[in-house]
Amino acid sequence: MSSITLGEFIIENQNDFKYATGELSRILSSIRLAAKIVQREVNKAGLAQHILGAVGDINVQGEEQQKLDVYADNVFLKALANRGVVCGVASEENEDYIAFNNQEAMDGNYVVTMDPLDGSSNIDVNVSIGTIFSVYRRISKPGTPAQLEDFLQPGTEQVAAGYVVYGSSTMLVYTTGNGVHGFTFDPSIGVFYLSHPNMKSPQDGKIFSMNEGNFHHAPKGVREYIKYCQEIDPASNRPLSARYIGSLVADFHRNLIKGGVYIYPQTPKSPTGKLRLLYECNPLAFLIEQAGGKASDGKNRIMEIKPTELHQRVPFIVGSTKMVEKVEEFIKQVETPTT
Ligand code: AHM
Ligand code: MG
Repeated sequence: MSSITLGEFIIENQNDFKYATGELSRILSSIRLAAKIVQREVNKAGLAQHILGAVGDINVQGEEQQKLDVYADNVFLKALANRGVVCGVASEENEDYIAFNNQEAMDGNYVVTMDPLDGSSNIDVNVSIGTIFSVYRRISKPGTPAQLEDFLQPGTEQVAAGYVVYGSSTMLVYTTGNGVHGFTFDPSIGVFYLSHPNMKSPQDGKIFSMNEGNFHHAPKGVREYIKYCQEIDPASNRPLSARYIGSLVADFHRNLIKGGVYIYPQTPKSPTGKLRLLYECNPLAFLIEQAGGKASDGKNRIMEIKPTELHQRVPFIVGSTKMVEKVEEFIKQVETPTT
């Protein structure tokens, strides 16, 4: 691991950012701070339940304990509201977007969309979870409260995106459109160090990640692709490997490093897919494209979809370029009638 810290890296690279230097650095610094606070809480989640009392209980300070996802939401909101750069935040935790109403924040040029704690079903069972975020330049006039239109921008308009994975170690991975860089947290001194400079998605891979409980409910093209993955690959003389954590950030992170494809298709229960365009798909699409991979809804590039509502869901296929293209090919094949 290099000795370059995230703070140093942000400052050294702020000239790559085409807008005012310093603004993006302040946003990333607030995300770094919030990530440290959340990782501390995530790491004592098991302890907290047994020693400090379960969720819903009153803790030793006399405060009611919050669910971790609500806690994370509050931490990120507070960190972002206090820098005078971000005028509003749309979060998976809240029905509507939050427009900060202090003048300093209203003067800010950016909005953030985020999933403060993704992988909620894994929170209580000691399995990796994550935070995902995107940064956009506002469309509405600076000095006024953030508007809905600021958040409903296509992913191509993102100026930065990233995630934090709270796993066997905590990592923060981000892009500002100049490659993808990963930092690992050293908890003994509370610092993120550059550990994965210029991350590249392998063009092909041997891992497919889908909740196969949905197999019979997925569209035919996706089912055919999964069957294809289960066949013997002549190159390795074995089928591809199924790996599914059920935490998008962790599944994405593994596939980014090792090569693979993650699929969450439309199902009868989730007719337009389960994952949210603004909070989950667009940020990961920006990252994977910056790493040389691909993100699709089966037909269209994720980042070109024009959002119509905050909590919009889309089918999501993301990862190594050749694998994503193969899924698209299967989808196209079943839709093209053969004569
Ligand atoms: P969440 O935002 O409520 O945590 O849901 C998103 C999660 C992803 O992290 C994960 O990939 C997916 O939902 C798992 O869903 P399922 O249990 O249907 O496979
Ligand atoms: Mg989520």
